[in-house]
Amino acid sequence: MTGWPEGIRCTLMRGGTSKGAYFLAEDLPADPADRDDLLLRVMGSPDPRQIDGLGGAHPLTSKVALVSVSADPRADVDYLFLQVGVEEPVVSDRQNCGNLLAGVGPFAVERALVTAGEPQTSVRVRMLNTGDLAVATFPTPGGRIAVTGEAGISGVPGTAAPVLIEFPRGGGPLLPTGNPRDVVAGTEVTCVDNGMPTVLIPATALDVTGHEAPKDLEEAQALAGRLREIRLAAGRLMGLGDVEHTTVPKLSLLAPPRDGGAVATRTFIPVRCHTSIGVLGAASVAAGLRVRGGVGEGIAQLPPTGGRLRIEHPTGFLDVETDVAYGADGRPSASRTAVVRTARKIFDGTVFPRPADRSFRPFRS
Ligand code: NQM
Repeated sequence: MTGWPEGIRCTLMRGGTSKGAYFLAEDLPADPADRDDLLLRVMGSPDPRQIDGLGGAHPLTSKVALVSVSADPRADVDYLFLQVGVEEPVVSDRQNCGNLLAGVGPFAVERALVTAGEPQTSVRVRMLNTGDLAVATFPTPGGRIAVTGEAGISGVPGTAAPVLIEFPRGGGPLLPTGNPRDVVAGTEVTCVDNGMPTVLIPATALDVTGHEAPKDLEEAQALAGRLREIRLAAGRLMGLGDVEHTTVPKLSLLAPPRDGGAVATRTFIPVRCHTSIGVLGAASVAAGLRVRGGVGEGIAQLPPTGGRLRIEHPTGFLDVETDVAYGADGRPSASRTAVVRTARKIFDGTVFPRPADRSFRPFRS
């Protein structure tokens, strides 16, 4: 089982602004430890260049989606997202990924888990990482997945067929600490979770503008130290426990918009600075900006009523439709959230994992 000389069927896809290896769950070992060990070898981790595997030497290109027919009557397919460490032998199921989610519907059609409709197909997805549901709708003229289209998303050259992703009203608390603002490691933040646990931080509180290039922010040693401190403390406050070895919560620095959007962001995922922003990360930022008394007040420019918010990021913007309503208990919750992404099959074939190296066991977070 460990050698896999015959290889494993794999589809490499771009999902939104990320890229990952998509598998049928049944093609991988059922035991999570064996599965993770195999995925490290498939992606070429741990190695900063991932030279011996499919990974692209960045967290945004070191991702895996496992898809299977769902036993849940509310869903057509189950999607498990796994973040594969680049330099660390770590595979984590602690976070979801809304970008790879964009490829799940087309993958499910390609692999005959779902029958394509005409002229479009909606696939109901249960996201196993969080238990949340999503619906992905994409054009399938003549029952075939459309490859070309007019949808452009920031961070991806050209245009392609749109994938509309809709998340129903969130089940969990929008404010995991119960507060619109907390002081964490001496800094005022808003801890929010509209699909991705995220800590909103005014950029100026960390002595940056929030408009810097990701590379410059990554190279700032003092900033890295402050972010780490905030993240460890916020993680505990958000009920996530010790987050030292996990990829959540994310940290989004907020700054006034520069290009007609609602806010400018620089997001840490959690060590590397995102070249754009995650889908669910942006959904959490958008909802967090609508929380009364949150740290976005005085920074963000919001339209007077609900609807679409344009989240600016280093390579453009991501439009998120969401609204926040307050219940009788005074607690805010997010309404339906929707985004448009694109996805593309890059190759479909057989991947041959690096032979097993029994000198280390993967660390699961
Ligand atoms: O927030 C990066 C990405 C993501 C996750 C990350 C994502 C999301 O851009 O839904 O898509 O935050 O690690 O793929």
